[in-house]
Amino acid sequence: MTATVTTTSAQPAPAGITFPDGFVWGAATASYQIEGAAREDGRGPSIWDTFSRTPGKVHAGHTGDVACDHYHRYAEDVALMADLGLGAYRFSVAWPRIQPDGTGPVNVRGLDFYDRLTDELLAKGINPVVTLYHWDLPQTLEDRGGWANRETAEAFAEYAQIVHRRLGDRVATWTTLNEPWCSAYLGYGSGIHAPGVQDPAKAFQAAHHLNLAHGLAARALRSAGAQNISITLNPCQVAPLDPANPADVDAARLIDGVANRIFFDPLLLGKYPSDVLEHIARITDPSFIRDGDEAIINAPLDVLGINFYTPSYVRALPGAPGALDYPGSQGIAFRPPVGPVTDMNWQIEPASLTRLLTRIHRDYPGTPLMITENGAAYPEGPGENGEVQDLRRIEYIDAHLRACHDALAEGVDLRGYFAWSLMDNFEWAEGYAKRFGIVHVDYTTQQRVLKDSAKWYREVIRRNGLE
Ligand code: IFM
Repeated sequence: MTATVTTTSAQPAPAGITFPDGFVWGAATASYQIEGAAREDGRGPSIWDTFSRTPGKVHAGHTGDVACDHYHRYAEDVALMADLGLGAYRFSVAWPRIQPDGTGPVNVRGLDFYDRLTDELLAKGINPVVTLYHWDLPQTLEDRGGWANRETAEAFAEYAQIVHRRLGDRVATWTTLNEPWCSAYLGYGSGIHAPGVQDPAKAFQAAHHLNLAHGLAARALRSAGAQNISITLNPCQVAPLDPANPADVDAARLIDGVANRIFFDPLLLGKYPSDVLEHIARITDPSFIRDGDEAIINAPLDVLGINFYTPSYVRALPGAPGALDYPGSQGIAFRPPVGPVTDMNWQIEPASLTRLLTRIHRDYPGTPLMITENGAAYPEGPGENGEVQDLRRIEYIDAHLRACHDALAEGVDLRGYFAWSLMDNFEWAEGYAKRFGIVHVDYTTQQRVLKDSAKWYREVIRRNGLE
């Protein structure tokens, strides 16, 4: 899909803006997407190893076996981060490196890797922001039911403590889960992500057990002395196609419940919304939500991570099959993207980010927010002069930073921004076909080249704002 440039020369240049003092500037990655070394130093198999080897699941049969070889090149990558002036780096820990079977014996060599990475970051003045789970569930746990099994939540809390015991003296910020919506609904609803299950009941069980896993881990981390605890969600900024049509408004509310409030409400208000509980009960027996679970999930949060890429618009359409990754959404249709899109065919609409942030601030006040991912896939690689001219990515990030600034102006307590991604990497079911990096990776030579967006981002960080 060809993307369109988002601004035209006919428009006046936007005004310069400055972010608050102390605003965090970072970049993010995830273990399976960059590390490689899939069978090294005692790492066990994850659901993504299995899924990517299953014919037809991942573009061109790509796997994370080698990825960006970051496991061996982490020092070079940290040097790049330092060159960009990053204040923070968000990475995830691969659970199967730490506990190859998901529970039981600890693989010290796995912990050693994150120890080395953490020290390298700190030596360069970059704050490590650790995500404990970014989708690479140990395969053994999936064999026992994965996130549809309550025991996985209990195992996660144990694993969180193991990692904290080793890194807690140097890592300040602990994020439990990345985008539980994806783990639950893409993993067990539509099955386009590992483990590739299509079962709406399991999707809801997974969503609840992910919430519970967060709550159990947050409690355990807090009692072990962690002071900055977070979770990262990817809320769906959903709006009715026709706000004057009550059926469209109802459709948007249903999607908002299944995608957003099922996470936000127990996390921040200590209760599942009644309409969401009724919706789950129409699909499956909800007794997997036990008395006391909501109180566990409602563990105090110090910061809420928000990942944002694109908006959604929905309408009521009797007879529409619905979307498997929004279980029970029959009779609802998502509008195809309108206007400029990225290489993922994701609509570009920065104002939706402002709307999302102000909504979260209004409905769930009191928790500081952080953009833990935002960015765009575009295919540009090195030209004849070796430079990567990715103007569209610059325009995308520039426009979304302005949207963040608009939210700040409306009183949203936004503390920082992490670009997704530091470097091109394994984009899940899309394999290496989609490039989100501000640093280009040649997967044959493993050479890294700063794209123009990385050089531009360095200037944004230096001036703490936009021209
Ligand atoms: O690459 C992913 C990341 O792992 C999670 N958030 C969305 C990104 C782009 O699809």
